[in-house]
Amino acid sequence: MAADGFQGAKPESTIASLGHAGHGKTTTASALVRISKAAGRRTGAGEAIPGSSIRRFEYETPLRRYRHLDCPAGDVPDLLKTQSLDGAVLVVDAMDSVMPQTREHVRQARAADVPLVVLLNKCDRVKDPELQDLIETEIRMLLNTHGYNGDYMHIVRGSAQEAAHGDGIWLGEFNALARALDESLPDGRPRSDIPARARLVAKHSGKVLDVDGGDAKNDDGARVQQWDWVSWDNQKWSIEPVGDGYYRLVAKHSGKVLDVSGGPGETRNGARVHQWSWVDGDNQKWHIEPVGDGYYRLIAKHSGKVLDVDGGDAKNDNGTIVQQWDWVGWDNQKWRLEPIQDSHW
Ligand SMILES: Nc1nc2c(ncn2[C@@H]2O[C@H](COP(=O)(O)OP(=O)(O)OP(=O)(O)O)[C@@H](O)[C@H]2O)c(=O)[nH]1
Ligand SMILES: [Mg+2]
Repeated sequence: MAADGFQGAKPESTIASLGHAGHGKTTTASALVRISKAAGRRTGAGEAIPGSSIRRFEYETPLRRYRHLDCPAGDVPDLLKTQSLDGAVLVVDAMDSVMPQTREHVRQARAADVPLVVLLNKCDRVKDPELQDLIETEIRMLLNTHGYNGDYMHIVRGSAQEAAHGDGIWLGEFNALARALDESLPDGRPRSDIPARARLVAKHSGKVLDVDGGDAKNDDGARVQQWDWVSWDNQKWSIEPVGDGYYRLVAKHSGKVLDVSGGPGETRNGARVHQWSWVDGDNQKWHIEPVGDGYYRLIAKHSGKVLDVDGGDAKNDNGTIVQQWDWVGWDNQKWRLEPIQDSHW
């Protein structure tokens, strides 16, 4: 049994610190090591990886073991290309805010599909909460621009310097950062918040995701629309993990999956969503991300666009088609996943 009383193996995750030179990446890794050590958990501080500028820090939270890779800002692009990461901490100095390497690292992290949590660092120097709010807004905009779910991601305010070397008053913020990491990284286990079988209810209309033509329609290409819930099998979906945090949605009546028409190269707004045989395409894989109030957005892997009911958030007629569109945060892009119990499946 581990010192913290956790029984069984913890998932191991490899993460890195990203961010502009001097914003506090290395100090952040040291601070995470310090809180792990303070809790009596295993640590390893800053072993150099031969032949590179990368150093490896190791620590544990109650839930996971982390290998944390750290290198100078200029070598982060190379690290993102060569290491397989489960996540990363983006460190942003509250005095400087977003800088060129911040942008560059976010762009590359997105391209490599790396989940992020953000540390707004050096808050011991920038104490004014309104100034911190302003910088937080700038960071969320940057994340949104690059296709992250910026409005809902963790941005923890803290001081790596104080947490790593100070007298302890800033340790709470680093415990919050560790918790944010624990929550934000995929761990290969099914997510408890995603039901295995569900109907998908659009927030703006209360209608459900439905395959046109009723429950005998099992052709490839049958369109997907919104419709009143009538509890037919063409409105029931099984939500199955397909790796790397993605899911496929399989219609019960046909065994076909929710698919963006036009194939994995189709990234246009307005491309229709239909049912198709499973061919393991990126246009058939969806990230399911919480957007607050129990709703989710579904992001197509190939395009980064979301599942959207045509016509905006006032369009509540039966038969309105469903398409992919840029995330704009309207209610016609938010879905509730209502579990269907076995007895009603
Ligand atoms: N006041 C204050 N200083 C900090 C904080 N975090 C880091 N620093 C200082 O900022 C400087 C840079 O920190 P590093 O952790 O080396 O920055 P880095 O991002 O690793 O920089 P590169 O490796 O060069 O890209 C050091 O002098 C740190 O002591 C903080 O929270 N508050
Ligand atoms: Mg450094």
